[in-house]
Order: sequence, then C-alpha cells, then structure tokens
Amino acid sequence: MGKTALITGVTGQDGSYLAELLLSKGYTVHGLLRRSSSFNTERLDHIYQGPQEPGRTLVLHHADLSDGVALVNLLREIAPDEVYNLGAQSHVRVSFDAPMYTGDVTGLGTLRLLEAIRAAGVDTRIYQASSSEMFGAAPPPQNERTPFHPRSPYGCAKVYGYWSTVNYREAYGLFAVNGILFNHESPRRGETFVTRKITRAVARIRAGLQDRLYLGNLDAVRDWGYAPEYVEAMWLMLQRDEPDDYVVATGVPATVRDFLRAAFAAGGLDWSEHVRFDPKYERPSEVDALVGDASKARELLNWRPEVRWRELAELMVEADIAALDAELSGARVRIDR
Ligand code: NDP
Ligand code: GDR
Repeated sequence: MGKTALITGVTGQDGSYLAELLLSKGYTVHGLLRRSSSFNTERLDHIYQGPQEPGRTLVLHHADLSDGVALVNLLREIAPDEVYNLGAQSHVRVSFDAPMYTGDVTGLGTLRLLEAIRAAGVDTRIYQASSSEMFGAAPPPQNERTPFHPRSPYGCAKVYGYWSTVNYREAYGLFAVNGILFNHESPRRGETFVTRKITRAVARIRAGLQDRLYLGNLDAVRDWGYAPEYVEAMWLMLQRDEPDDYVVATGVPATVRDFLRAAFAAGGLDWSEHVRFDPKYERPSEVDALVGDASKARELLNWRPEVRWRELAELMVEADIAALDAELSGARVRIDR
C-alpha cells in the first residue's frame, strides 16, 4: 500500500509540484481546496481526477485553514501518513494591507493544523512551509542558527508558525519539521510576485499587448531557486529518522535589477525602455538581502539545487512566451511544465 498525504495549499505553485511528485512516488494525495467564486484549480488541471473516477489518487476537499473543526474532521477521515502545510496568504506586500487576515491564516492556521492533528489522534508527520522572510533584517548568509528579525506581517506570522511547529515537536513528540525555504519560482509562480510579473511582461511587451512595466524596489537581493527542486527537499525532510529544521536555498545572490535585465534580454528587449517606478509596489519595511546557506540540507538530505537565477529567468520567459502564443492562437493553455 502506498502512503497517503494531505497538502494544504495544493492549488498553489508548490502544492501543484508537490502533488505531482507524491503521485509519481505512488502516494494517494489529498488536497485542501478553499472555496472560491471562480475556478482555482488551474495548476492542477493536468493531473485532476474527477470525483467519479474509480480508484482516484488525487482527491480534493473543501476546507480552510481558518476552520479548525473542518481540519480535525478532515484529518480523522484521511488519517494521512504525511501532512504538508503549504497553505498561506503568501504575498508579503499584501500582508501589510491585510495583516490580521495574514496572521490568522498564515500564523494561527499553522497552529490550528497542529492542534487538529492532536485532536484527531492521527499518527502523522508534518512539514511546515517556513520562509526566509523570517530572517528579514538579519544580514546574509542566513542559516538555521540565524536569529529571526521579520519585517512584515507575513514574516511575523511565519515566525509564529515556525515556533508552533517546534513547540509541538518538543511538547508532544510530533514528527514536525520546518523547511526554511528561500524564494523559489517557476512558470507556475503567481503573477504578482516579482519574477513572474517580469517574465509575463516580457512576453506581453514582445507581443505588443503592453508597453510599460511598473515595479518597486530594484535593489533588493534575493536567492532565487526552481520550485520543482524545492518540493523534493520538503519530501526528503519527512523521510528522515528524526524531525529537524532545514534551510533550502541556492546560495547565489541576485538583485531584482539583475533578474529584470536577464529576463528582458532573454526576450530580446532592453528593460530600461519599458520599466518605470511606482511607489505602490514598495513595502513599508523592506527585506534588503536574503542569501541562504543550505549546507545542512546538502549534508543530511543530500539535496542540491541545479537551476540558478539566470537560467530560471530564461526558462520562465520561454514558458510565458509559449503560453501567450498558445493563448493568442486560441489553443488551450497547459501549465504542465
Ligand atoms: P501560493 O501563494 O502559490 O499558494 C498558496 C496556497 O495557499 C494556495 O493554494 C492558496 O489557495 C492557499 N490558501 C490561501 N489562503 C488559504 C486559506 N485561508 N486556507 C487554505 N488555503 C489557503 O504559495 P507558494 O506555493 O509559492 O508557497 C507555498 C507555501 O510556502 C506558502 O506557505 C508560502 O508562504 C511558503 N513559502 C513560499 C516560498 C516561495 O518562494 N514560493 C518561500 C518560502 C515559503 P488559492 O489557490 O485558493 O489561493
Ligand atoms: P518576496 O517576493 O517578498 O521575497 O516573498 P516578491 O517576488 O513579492 O518580491 C521580491 C522582491 O522584489 C521587490 N519588488 C517587487 N515585488 C513585487 N511583488 N512586485 C513588484 O512590482 C516589485 N518591485 C520590486 C520586492 O520589494 C522584494 O524585495 C516571496 C513569497 O513567495 C513569500 O511567500 C516567501 O516566503 C518569500 O518569497 C521567501
């Protein structure tokens, strides 16, 4: 019998890649789907299995991280071997506009899930999607021993989730781990995160659908990796004999301007002709530089990233150009890469 996993945030960038990975390993995957007035399963379309399909291995359930009782019921029903908590209000800029909501879903939501595991009495391992945003103002390189200094409501909520996860490990002996992941991107990245905003704009400018791209701070330094490689690290953490916390990063820094230049060049464009500044995209308090030291993950998980930021920019531009071409020619757009 294959294992069973529950993924919160299954409809997001990471959730879709993780679902694919677990299905390829023979898991039955259950995903938490939040109610939306429009379809929100686009990233799962290529692996979707309808409710009438016999013996299906991908099952979606309506629930929400703000609804603790629904989480207990779901855990009782599924009794998963592994839980991956990827659900969150994950946009840093938006967290300044909706701080309470972000605290509730991203912070307290983690505690609700941990408590639901206890209340349901299921024997499960849990992965918590912690973030390099917890380091905030702490200077790079950051590793598992770097003190946290979050700079946004999102970062604060993730610190709460991090320590709740550690606390449930220490207090109740739960196999609970934190993956402290640095920025990771892909053609499935949400359109309002800076990398995807840029690569999508490159495709649209080339096609004559847009001329200007408005951005905020171009000096921020980030450590961008490739999402499909990062979900492998999540899985590896839950296969260890002992629960622990790991930084996952490439260790290679680049500024937003570097990424911008590379992405526009990949599309045969000069970024300075199209990009304009809009203070709307600045944050009240910015995280200047995040560069991870993932030596622990390399040594203990044998995890190594292959794709670096420049190649990432190129592959994302290529994917956005292909998706737009398909859209303009009326073909159904697939996002199965
Ligand atoms: P996305 O924003 O792409 O996905 C977030 C997921 O959370 C979506 O499935 C979303 O559902 C779901 N969600 C939002 N609110 C709720 C709620 N109230 N209840 C249940 N589910 C909810 O994020 P990523 O895939 O990029 O990231 C996955 C996780 O990893 C997040 O927790 C993020 O904070 C964290 N992280 C991400 C990093 C990155 O660089 N990508 C780095 C470090 C940490 P819907 O589709 O309906 O909106
Ligand atoms: P981040 O990612 O805040 O690092 O959080 P994002 O892509 O939003 O910003 C990266 C940097 O780019 C600057 N920036 C802009 N950002 C956006 N979104 N839009 C703009 O127009 C723009 N112009 C400049 C930002 O100021 C910032 O410095 C991501 C999320 O996935 C989190 O959930 C995750 O935890 C962290 O990565 C690690």
